[in-house]
Amino acid sequence: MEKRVILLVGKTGNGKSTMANVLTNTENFPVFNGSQSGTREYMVGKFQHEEIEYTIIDTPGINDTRSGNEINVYKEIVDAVYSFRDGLNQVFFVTRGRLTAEEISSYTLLSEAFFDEEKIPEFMTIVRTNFGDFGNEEACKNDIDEMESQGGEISDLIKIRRNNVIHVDNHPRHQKDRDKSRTILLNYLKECKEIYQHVTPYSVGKRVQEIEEAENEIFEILSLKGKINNALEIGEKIKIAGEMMKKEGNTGSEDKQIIAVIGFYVEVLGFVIESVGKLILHFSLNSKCKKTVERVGKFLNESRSLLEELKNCEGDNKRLDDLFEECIDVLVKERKSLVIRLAIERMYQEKENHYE
Ligand SMILES: Nc1nc2c(ncn2[C@@H]2O[C@H](COP(=O)(O)OP(=O)(O)OP(=O)(O)O)[C@@H](O)[C@H]2O)c(=O)[nH]1
Ligand SMILES: [Mg+2]
Repeated sequence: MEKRVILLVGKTGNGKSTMANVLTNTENFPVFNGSQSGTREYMVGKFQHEEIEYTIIDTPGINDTRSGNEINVYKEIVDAVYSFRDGLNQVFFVTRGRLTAEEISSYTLLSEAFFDEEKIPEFMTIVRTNFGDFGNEEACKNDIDEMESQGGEISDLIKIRRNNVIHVDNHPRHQKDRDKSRTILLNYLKECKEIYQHVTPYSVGKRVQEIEEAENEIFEILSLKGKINNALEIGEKIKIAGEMMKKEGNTGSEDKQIIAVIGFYVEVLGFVIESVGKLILHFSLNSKCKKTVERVGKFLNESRSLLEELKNCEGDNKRLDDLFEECIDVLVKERKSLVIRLAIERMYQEKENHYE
């Protein structure tokens, strides 16, 4: 018998458990009212319809504002995805109203951190619950158009997923609407034959490591530059001292001539120190800087102008120092934003180690 496995994800209170009830045609999935968070553990329901066996997996809702419990929610989602890693047909991203920036950040987290972000997009469908006009094709199309015209990430997402948006109304009391919604969902799922097989790519750990390395490289350059600048200053001071000795020796009596000679050599020493410092700065450090800029460039997607400036400020050492300091800020921010993704990746890793 053909199979369809469907995972329901989304923010808390958007109607995942209700949808699981509508799909399975049961009331097995506890639905929560009010502001408290609902489902705590993932739950599975099965049924058959027109020669297809359906498995519906309800998961706890993610909730940015009550982060105390988030790690457990993520664990449940990881558990659910991992348990069905060999055969997911669809991930329904359940949303209630029109997509907001907050919903988009949940969508991004879900698709990038819990799944292989390259493969998952074609298996994701946006399901809008609570849409009273769901039977009206025109109204549904208008809703999609309006989301697309909102601009920013929402438009970008809807542009590519516009054929994968479903409208339903799983009204708690209107059984007719629930039945109609069920038919819409099942008709859609009938065609979802392709299977997503989950393999965690483990890209985040590597990325975090690369960012740390780039940060260290910048620190190294800044400290090296600091040392060379000190040497330049010392060279300059020795030069001045030599010059003074020369002057002193030249104006004095004959036996002071020796001071002028020493002064000459001291000045040469100062000059050599300065020149060597400048040479190191120009040749060895500049090529090192170039390599580092290239390396850091990978992580400056959000700060293209910073990267351009970095590439163009060759020779201006003071400016380069400032730009490198700015880079460090960007890198640290990027690294911190990967913390959640890394935690989720490690959850998968633990599971894999456990089952190996
Ligand atoms: N009118 C209407 N109400 C809905 C719909 N879907 C869900 N609800 C109501 O929304 C509330 C929350 O629904 P749940 O199904 O518990 O939401 P959930 O996504 O499972 O929430 P979490 O388990 O916290 O993630 C309940 O009061 C439902 O009756 C819908 O399509 N239309
Ligand atoms: Mg629920």
